[in-house]
Amino acid sequence: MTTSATIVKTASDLHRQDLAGTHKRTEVESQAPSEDTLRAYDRDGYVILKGLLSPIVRQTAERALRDLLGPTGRNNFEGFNTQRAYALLAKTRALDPLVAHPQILGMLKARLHAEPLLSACLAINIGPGEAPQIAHADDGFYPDMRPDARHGLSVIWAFDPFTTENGATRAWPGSHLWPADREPSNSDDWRPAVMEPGDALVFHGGLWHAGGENTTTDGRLALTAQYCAPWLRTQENMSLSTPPEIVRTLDAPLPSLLGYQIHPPFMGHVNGMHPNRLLDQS
Ligand SMILES: O=C(O)CCC(=O)C(=O)O
Repeated sequence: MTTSATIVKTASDLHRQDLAGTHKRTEVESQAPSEDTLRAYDRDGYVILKGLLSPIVRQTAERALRDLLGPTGRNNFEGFNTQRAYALLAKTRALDPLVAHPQILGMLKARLHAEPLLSACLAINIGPGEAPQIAHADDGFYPDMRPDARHGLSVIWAFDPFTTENGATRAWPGSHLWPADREPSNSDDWRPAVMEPGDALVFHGGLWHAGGENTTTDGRLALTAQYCAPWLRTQENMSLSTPPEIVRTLDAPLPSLLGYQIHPPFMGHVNGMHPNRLLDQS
């Protein structure tokens, strides 16, 4: 029997080829963003995509999130009056259509990477009395905050109307272009991401933002899905929090988003092989 060996001729070939035992690929539907959407994202560092979900998808996702909400936060970043829930893709299938929404995949392809990783996926219910969250950039977890770095892209899905009063996410327009050592001042030059349920705030990982103050008597429920380039470490350890028995049941691109992918030439291999081989085993 003859086997065909892969020959790598140059170092740059290494960055183009998957050398870890390739695996069949499934084409995934994504929807390219409009020029206006990309212009707003590039200028402000964020854009609100409106009405992306059908009522049934939105209501099913909302029900699942409300059932899964955990206790209030352990620190002021999580929020002492804010409930969160993590490891969501191990717990429900109701969020799959949001995490892999064709318009979000289109934004990822256009502005981050065609095969990103899901870095975090959590519910955030900002409760009455919550103080404003400390401003931060999601890429701030990585040491390199160059404005042109493509580390991450985050999405916040609204399940309640987002208002200035109930804790709409605060965004500092253009802050994704700030130099690495600049932080928001106290002058409050933020804008609230006012949204309706089913809208999605899509933002650059370098954008300074924060959960808002909730001065109302009701919660403000959101799902946030944060994506990173495939060569970076994810915030949630997705391949440990979502067991292979579950990943095996998921449609593309969810396994890839959860780490079942190779970034050329070898990143992410398991025993020298493409991680999807694990899913092939019964
Ligand atoms: O809930 C929000 O509006 C933003 C929360 C946030 O940015 C975070 O917790 O990292």
